[in-house]
Amino acid sequence: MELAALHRAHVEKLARETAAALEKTGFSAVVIHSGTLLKRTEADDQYWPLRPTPHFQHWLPLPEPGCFLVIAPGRKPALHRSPEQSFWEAPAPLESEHFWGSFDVAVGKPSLPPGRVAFVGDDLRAAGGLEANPPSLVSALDQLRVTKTPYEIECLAEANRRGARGHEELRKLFKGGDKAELELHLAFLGATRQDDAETPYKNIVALGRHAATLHHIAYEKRAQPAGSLLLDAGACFAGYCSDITRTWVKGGGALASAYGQLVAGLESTQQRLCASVRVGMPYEELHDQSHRLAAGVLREVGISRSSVDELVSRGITRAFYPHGLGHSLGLQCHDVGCALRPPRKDNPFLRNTTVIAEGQVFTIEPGIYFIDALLEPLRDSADVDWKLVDGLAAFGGVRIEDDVVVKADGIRNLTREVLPQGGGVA
Ligand SMILES: [Mn+2]
Repeated sequence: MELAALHRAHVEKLARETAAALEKTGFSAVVIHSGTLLKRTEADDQYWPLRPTPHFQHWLPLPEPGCFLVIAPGRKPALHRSPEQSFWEAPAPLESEHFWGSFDVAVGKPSLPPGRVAFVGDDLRAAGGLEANPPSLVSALDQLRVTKTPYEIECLAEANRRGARGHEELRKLFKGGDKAELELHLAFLGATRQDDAETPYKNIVALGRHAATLHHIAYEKRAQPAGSLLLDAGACFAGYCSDITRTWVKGGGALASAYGQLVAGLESTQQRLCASVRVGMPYEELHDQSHRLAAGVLREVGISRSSVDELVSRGITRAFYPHGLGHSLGLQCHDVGCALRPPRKDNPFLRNTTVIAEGQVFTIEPGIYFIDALLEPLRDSADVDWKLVDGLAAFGGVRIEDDVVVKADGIRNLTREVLPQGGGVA
């Protein structure tokens, strides 16, 4: 189906569900604000590019400040654009015009529908006396973002196609010779046709031991020899994000080959986890499974000879793999609505604690790293090959991440359909 038709069906469903959320929470209508440009500092007159509020983008991908969207049950959604025109700047041209048909468009402030009207938005100065961001309504609207419509899945698939071009380009550049992280970052922006501020999150480009910094965004500006590249970077389409990580290895020697084995082990772990996704399974159970599989990889590579049970119960896998298995994905890279309850105490960074349901989109991203601060307390353990660990530390770590859609009988892997390999020899 065409994007415009998919979007029309998306807005119809969203309108029905929003009407139900309004009724449940005692409101007659909601006004959703697109956002206001934020100053870079109060001392200056420069502004950051707009990131429209996700609640607004759930309806339409219009990156324009000062817009009001009025949603009143039984009425066509009304979009009111700001009359303010600046002759200093002009908005970026729209990438796609597929969404206009679903809205009555006007210029200027909206006249309010009768009854109890809520305001949803970041800039409370725009609320004009309305009840701003009532928690019951905001959390009901967040729940509408947990499962994705066919329109949203198509946008997420396009975001993956865009991101894949950058990943493929950087694999080739890394293979071709010594590069600077900054140079790789800029090449990713070029290959995906994005400016830095448009990416879903700051590209993580880590060569060699920098991969041990989970969010390495302080790029080295000089070319450096490195045996590994960890690239965690995505792209946006119509407000929807892709979030993709690949890890590549090059060069010879015993350590490079042990590290290659680690990458291969994590790749098969990641694929097994993707194949285990089932409707009705708590996501945290999948996270627990990922620790048992990671323990198996530590054993295969020779990092430890302890049993899988011991490696998990003594917290050793948590020192090598400290983050959560993944998170909900959508208009926000870490999307809302999937962490209504906190994770167990031993999974402090897990961002998804829902029961897996059809139509959810989330990441599957196990990792194994050599992070000094986390390994230091284990240095007394005789059952870890510290000589091997210290050698592998030059490669930083491994992470492999795909974006998957839950289907009735398994998953659709949006990332693998355009980027078949999770990592390995570049
Ligand atoms: Mn992620």
